[in-house]
Amino acid sequence: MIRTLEAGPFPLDFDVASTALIIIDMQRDFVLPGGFGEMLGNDTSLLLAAVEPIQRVLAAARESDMLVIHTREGHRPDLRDCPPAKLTRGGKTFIGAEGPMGRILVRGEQGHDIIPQLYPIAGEPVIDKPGKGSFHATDLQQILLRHGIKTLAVCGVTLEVCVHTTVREANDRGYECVVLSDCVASYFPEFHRVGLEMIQAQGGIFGWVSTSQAFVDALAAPASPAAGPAPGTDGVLLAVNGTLMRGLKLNPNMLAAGATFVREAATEPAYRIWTVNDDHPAMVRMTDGSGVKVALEIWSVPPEGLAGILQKEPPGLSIGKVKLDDGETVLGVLGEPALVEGQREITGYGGWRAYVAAEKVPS
Ligand code: TIU
Repeated sequence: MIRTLEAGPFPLDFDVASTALIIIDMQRDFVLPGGFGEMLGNDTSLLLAAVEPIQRVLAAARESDMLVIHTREGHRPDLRDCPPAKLTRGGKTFIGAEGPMGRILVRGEQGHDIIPQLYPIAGEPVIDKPGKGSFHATDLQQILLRHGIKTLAVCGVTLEVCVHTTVREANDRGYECVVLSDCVASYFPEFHRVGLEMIQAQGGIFGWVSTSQAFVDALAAPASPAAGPAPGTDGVLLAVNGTLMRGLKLNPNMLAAGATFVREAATEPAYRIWTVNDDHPAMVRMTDGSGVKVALEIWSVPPEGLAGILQKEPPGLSIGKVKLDDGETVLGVLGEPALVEGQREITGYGGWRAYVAAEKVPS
């Protein structure tokens, strides 16, 4: 269900199911005296202003069952993952030095951990990153793909360093990023102001800027299917079982066709699924009673968009009728039986998304 977030340079439509809240580096080493931030000569108290707004956003995201991801900047105790240029920047060595909260920016130390007010709860991934960006040398992208994430709501510190680097990395990877202005902070008030301007200038060159209040309000407002054709009216329901699904490689073809995600679903127990050269799956309807339920996504597609989706499909896949486990029959992508001859069957995984996640197949 689509919600609209008041934001600059224009409102951002998002779906809770394809949005993650990412909280960057709210570690003692940055926000408390005695850590990395203070050693660099900064007044850490400026960063504490972001804590309370982030707490409200975090509570609203958890209430909505939105994916919440935390990051921590830091290094192995032997510092082998810390480039010498980072270690000795400015002629002084802080990283790895003993401080009042343990060794600075070293994993496992008290100063490296997230402050108690924003501490992760069970099920929330924590990304340990050696750099400023959250994608560099981490598994963040795999996690986002696995969850079908399209939009990132971004909080944390500092705006101009780790938040900016992460937003730029994410923007280049195709994610829509909205930075919540009061949930980010900087040691330099002017960087806070200009850092936000940079994101939304030039028509939103890196993303959007909004506030904690607007985010909480958007989650509290009744959701509407307003951004796309209502299922069953203007749109045709299409069941997809492979790389057309959210966050996977042919999903842009769905979005280009004006399609909108409706729900996750499963077939009736009459189908099996193969991987065709690990490029895409082929789901085949069985007539010998050996079929099982296969995981799907149901999308609503404007009728005029269907041909474009089909034309860009790999050979051997077509659109036919698929019966769901709730008895409904919709259009869906099916593989020709000849296509799967000699290919690896992956029915045991229950679906393509579970297969590519388990086998780490690029998808
Ligand atoms: N120094 C500074 O502003 N930031 C960092 O070193 N790391 C993060 O921003 N997390």
